[in-house]
Amino acid sequence: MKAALLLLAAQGELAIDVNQVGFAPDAPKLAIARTPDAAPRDWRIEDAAGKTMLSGKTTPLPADPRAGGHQQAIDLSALTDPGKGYRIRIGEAASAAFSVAPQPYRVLASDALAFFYHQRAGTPILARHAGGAQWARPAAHVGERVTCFAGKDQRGNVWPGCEHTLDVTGGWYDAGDHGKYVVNGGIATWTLLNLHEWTGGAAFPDGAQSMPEAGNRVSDLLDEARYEVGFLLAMQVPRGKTMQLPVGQNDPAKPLTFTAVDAGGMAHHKVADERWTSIPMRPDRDPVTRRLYPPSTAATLNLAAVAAQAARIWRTIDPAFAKKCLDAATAAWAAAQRNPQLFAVGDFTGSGGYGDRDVSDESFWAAAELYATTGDPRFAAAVDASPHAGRLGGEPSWASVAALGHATLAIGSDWQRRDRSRALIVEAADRFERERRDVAYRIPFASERYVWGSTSNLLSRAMLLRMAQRWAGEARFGAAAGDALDYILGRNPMGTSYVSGHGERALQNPHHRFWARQADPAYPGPPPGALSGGPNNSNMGDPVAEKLKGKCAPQRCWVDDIGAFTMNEVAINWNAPLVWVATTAP
Ligand code: 9MR
Repeated sequence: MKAALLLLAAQGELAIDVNQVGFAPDAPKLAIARTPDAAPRDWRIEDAAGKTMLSGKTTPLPADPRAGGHQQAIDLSALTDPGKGYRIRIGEAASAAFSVAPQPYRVLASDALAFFYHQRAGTPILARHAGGAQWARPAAHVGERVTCFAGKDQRGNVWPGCEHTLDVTGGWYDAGDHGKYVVNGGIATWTLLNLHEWTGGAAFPDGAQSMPEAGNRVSDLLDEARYEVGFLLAMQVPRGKTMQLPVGQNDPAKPLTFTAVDAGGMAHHKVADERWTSIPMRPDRDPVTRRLYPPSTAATLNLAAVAAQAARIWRTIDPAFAKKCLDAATAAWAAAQRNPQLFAVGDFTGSGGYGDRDVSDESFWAAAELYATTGDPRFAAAVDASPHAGRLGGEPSWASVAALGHATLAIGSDWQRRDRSRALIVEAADRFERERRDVAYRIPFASERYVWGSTSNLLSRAMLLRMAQRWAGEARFGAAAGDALDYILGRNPMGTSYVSGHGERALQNPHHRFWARQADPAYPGPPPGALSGGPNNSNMGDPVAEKLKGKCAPQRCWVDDIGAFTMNEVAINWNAPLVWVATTAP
């Protein structure tokens, strides 16, 4: 019944889905036709002047419940002549235009990194760096000196608050909201810093980006990442502070009890508005009081991991900053050892939860970073004793970060642990690559469960695939990473590029408080380079998604609508793997 409905919804369509940015001349090139039935069709590719470049017949594909409807493959790998404005045609139907060019994703990579500049808090966003006056805005949340939330949360738990006030100015807004979260800031920053390490410092050299720090002789990638590292450091509870916290409680449904603990060195989980602000909302107009929310073990380990990573990267560039980072990292590690079970269980309105009941992977990650930076056998022992030492745990996401630790060990100088982590990443890449063989749209992700931010899961897999390709030397890994990017840029059954400004039919209306043109024409649309969270059939909790419930195939549970916060938000932890994958694309 359900399958029949989905087929009905897809009936009668004739469309051609292709990466709308384009391909390197020697890249494998696949497009997918959505057809009303399974009969093969004649296709041709025309250049911008209408000249036929290539033609052939589509190859019908087995029915794929992830996509719904009928799919047929078009292999255009033989199109190698550089050019712009190519289109695939089947009868009257035409694909979006695409190009064939060397290094086709350079602008994409740069725009994807610029997303982080746009998300900066505490500083004016200047027209000259923002790509246009419409995206400029006054500084917001300046001089952000905040204290802890005190009083009742949504479940009636009464939080005692704290005595301290912290200046947490700066950092990036998380997403479409103006919260700043240590957990999510952690993985996003790590990903940018890892790109620096992975490329041997070659990505985004000084002056590559338009940004305030360009010209300071430091990589622009590092400059952007440092903007968040500074914020993460500022979220640390000062030494010697005692706080009343819900020790050992991980069930938000139960009433919480509070115990006095030495919270020095812990990181506050987030700083955010006390209630949700409306849309649109330019951040400098935010009328709501902002608070620090209780420290958590997960946030503390995120801080330990990223500050340790930063310490080794800045060691030669800015030794004083590196020392500050290492001091913060070791203090955070010690605090997490003292307080291994402080979960983010408070139910506060106005911000996302980012709650995680299992912090063993965060602990592994932090130990791996501290070990890579210091070589201290104490951290090697913590790495080896972890249940995550011998397993990868799938592609990384904000709640599942063991792979980040392995990615760091895999480029470290300790060859034993390096080889073990490389083997785990190659093994996962092998699994991902094989999954694409079951999927009509050929992506290395065969699950029918599309989660909140599914585009980022796919790109995180692409990141691991690229790593595996370097170590295992197998072209199929790189090809599968390319397939992931092709899907993101338009080869998907929505026929949409999920990255704003990249593709003729690209994301227009993200869930964002400032890029809110759909809600108010006085506000701008998204700047180029912002990635939508993408299809989500596992939490259809926004008003737009609710209407789609039970009616969409997994890859079609998506609407380009500002109200669709479970499907169409943007976020730092999603854009970061886009930067990584676009930058390392051949
Ligand atoms: O990315 C997060 C997703 O994994 C969770 O399921 C979801 C609900 O808790 O929250 C997502 O993160 C949001 C955060 O809570 C608040 N800022 C926007 C984030 C992206 O939607």
